[in-house]
Amino acid sequence: MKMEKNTRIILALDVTTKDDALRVVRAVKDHVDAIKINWPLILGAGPEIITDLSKVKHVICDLKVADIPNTNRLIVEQAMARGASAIICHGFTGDDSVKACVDAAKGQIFVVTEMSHPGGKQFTAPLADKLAAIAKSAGARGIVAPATRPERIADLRRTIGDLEIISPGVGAQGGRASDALKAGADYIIVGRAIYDAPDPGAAARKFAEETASVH
Ligand code: OMP
Repeated sequence: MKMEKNTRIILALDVTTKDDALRVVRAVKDHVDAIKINWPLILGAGPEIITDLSKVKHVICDLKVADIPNTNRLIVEQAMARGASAIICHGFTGDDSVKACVDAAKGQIFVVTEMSHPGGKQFTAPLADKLAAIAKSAGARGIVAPATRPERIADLRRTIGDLEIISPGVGAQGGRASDALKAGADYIIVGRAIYDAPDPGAAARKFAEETASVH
């Protein structure tokens, strides 16, 4: 399923049961462009959840793939076969490992650069420009860059040109949707601030109003 560019919100669906996942998706589906799922949901609900959600939205499998090229290829092939539209991988494993992901996903790969949490400054920040350059040279679709440090989104944009930037850290981690978009992110990624809200639909709508105000 193609990713819309409407609200520019990607839901990080880090709940751990199928019932919770479907409840949140029902409430927010009109306000988000894609759903990102990670190990908590895949392990909690089983990999069939990738297929179930892929019938509703563009699904990004955030597997943070980080292995030798052959293992990366096998992981990405399994996720794509189940209905993933894109996969997130790490870049510190080197350009051959990233290239294996890109080939297996026919380009639909996002590479993690500087991570959004405080510890992301320790090892990922000093290497972020190189990681972004690997994404570009490997033919990835885009990078993951931190909404918690919007100035870094702008820096990384200079390295990658027109590749896509998806940006986590909005809400629970303290980043602001509008700051990330103004800095050059194409999409923001929001998890807890939506799925943990008393009314996830209303929370998603509020983020959508904020993103709509940024041009
Ligand atoms: P919330 O902090 O609950 O909004 O969730 C953020 C989501 O983005 C989680 O699924 C994280 O695993 C993911 N994420 C980060 O928070 N920081 C990063 O640097 C990278 C990711 C990611 O690759 O999506």
